[in-house]
Amino acid sequence: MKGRLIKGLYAIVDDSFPDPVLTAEKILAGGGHILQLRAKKMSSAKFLETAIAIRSACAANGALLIINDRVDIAMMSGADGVHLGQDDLPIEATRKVLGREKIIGVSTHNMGEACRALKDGANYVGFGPVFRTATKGDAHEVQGLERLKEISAAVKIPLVAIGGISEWNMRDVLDAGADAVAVISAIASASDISGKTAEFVAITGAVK
Ligand code: TZP
Ligand code: MG
Repeated sequence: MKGRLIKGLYAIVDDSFPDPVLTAEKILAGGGHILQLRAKKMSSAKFLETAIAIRSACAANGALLIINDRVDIAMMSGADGVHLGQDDLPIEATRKVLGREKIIGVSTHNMGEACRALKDGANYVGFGPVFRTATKGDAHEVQGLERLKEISAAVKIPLVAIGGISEWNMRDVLDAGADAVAVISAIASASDISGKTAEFVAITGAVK
């Protein structure tokens, strides 16, 4: 099951930063092996076009691509899975159309949501924001490392921590039990995106 591959750096390409396809290519060049495309501003047509371009770059590098929010775009682009928020489509219905081989991840913000995602058949659980973040304007309250540890003890599928994660605090996040760290701005705003990705990969350990 591909969900087991969710480990290490989980780099999110977000359309609030310029040029998602180029950013994805730079992340891949730096050794990124799991990418998520998160597009809150694009038209559906542009989202699909971008997903297809990034999907082909990921496939050429043996990397996984997860699509945020949109099950249709995950299917049409041939991505490896979808990431669902609490207000997105439910896991069971999504599983019916995506099948068992695709990865379904879910954003959670407390123990109840994390346990429900597990019970409903998610392949990994996202949890956060661990630290303060400026990237998601409507982010939930900061959860911190102690709550991350509690979730990690309870959830026996890959745990992806998100929110304010940088090369400076990611070791603490992994030590608290996260299997993977989801990162947007610390990579996308770097002057050398490949180099910054490589720094993260070096800390998480290269996973392929
Ligand atoms: N969900 C919770 S925090 C967050 C999302 C999408 C944003 C994370 O971005 P950054 O820049 O890595 O803090
Ligand atoms: Mg969502």
